[in-house]
Amino acid sequence: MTKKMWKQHDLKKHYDIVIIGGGAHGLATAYYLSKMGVRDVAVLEAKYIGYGGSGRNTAILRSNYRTEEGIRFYDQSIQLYENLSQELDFNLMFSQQGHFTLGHTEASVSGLTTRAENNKALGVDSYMLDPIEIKKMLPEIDISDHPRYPVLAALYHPPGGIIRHDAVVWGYARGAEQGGVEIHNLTTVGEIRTEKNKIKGVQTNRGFVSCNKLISVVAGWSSDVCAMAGIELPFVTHPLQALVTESYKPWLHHVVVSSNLHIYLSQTDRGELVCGGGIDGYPHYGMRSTLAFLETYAAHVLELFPVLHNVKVQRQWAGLCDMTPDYSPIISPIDEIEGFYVNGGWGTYGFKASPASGYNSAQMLAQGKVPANIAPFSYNRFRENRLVGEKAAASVSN
Ligand code: PYC
Repeated sequence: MTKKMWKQHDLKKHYDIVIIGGGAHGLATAYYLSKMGVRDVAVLEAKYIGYGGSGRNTAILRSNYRTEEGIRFYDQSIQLYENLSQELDFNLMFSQQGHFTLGHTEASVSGLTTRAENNKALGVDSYMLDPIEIKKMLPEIDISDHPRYPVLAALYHPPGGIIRHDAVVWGYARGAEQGGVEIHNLTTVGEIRTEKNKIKGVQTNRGFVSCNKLISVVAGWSSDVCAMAGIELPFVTHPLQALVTESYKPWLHHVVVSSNLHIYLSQTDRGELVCGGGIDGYPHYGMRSTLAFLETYAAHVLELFPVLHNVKVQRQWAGLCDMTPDYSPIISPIDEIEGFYVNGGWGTYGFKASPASGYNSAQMLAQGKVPANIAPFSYNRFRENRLVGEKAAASVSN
């Protein structure tokens, strides 16, 4: 009989730690907690694991950020990803094929050059390429002056690449389960209870569960969950759309992002092109695809790769992103409620953060101390005017 990677459990009345959200961040948090010997942990997922952003992203990994805080954090994530298949004994198909961010204006080339220098200063492999060098590595790209925005230069980041996002979710889930964590699908949290500014537990569709510590790790739904605890954080939720084409023989061997054209694409091992753009321009919670996105994406990608004019689109989808004003996440204990923690605000760049997010969140929960790599991401930065302005390093400068 096939062995299940995680089981169905009865929901206990009490856990030491409850994690709301069964995406890659929540499951990674559970996995690293179990590795630290913390076993009385439940992951509560309203739908099924990987239903949210973890199953809807375009699986791009990179650490070529702009700020020192961002570079250190995402570099830690890439380093954890590099050993993760082995550690979880699960093939995550991490292909470190290199990552281009194209610049089409003087301003964007200047921003990319700053990132290359900041990356180098912190030991992250990134450098600038001119159009001839770009063309050697991406033979199908149009570097002529015909496009509306000709390619002027690129930031090239060799350690960047793509991974099988579902496998990351399943690998962490299996690892967490093996470590004694309970994963509860179809378990909706409708209320967060506190007493004297201390966390008491959560009311779910399967009954009340008390806990000593509660963390919200729900990406686009962060505002809703925080509101249940009476906490308002500066999240705004926007959908991010993506699409996948039919399979073609391998021709694109690197991830390509254009910050000015607001597009990115990569080719999977199966030959499909996985494509995405910027967030929808106004906040909402809809997860529907639009023709406007498809038309804009097609118009922009054809400027760069005219060879794609006959490509057939197979599917479109959308996911929810909780954006913060400085485009950096919030991973933090909440001072107003003892035992309540928030991990959110991942915008369009959360999936690549899963290992570092989980690793540091686990330490924060288990040791009651905020690790140095996530200390800059406290929500107090918005009161104290210590923003971590990562705006120019969002994949397509959302
Ligand atoms: O930040 O690398 C990124 C990214 C890729 C797709 C969406 N965001």
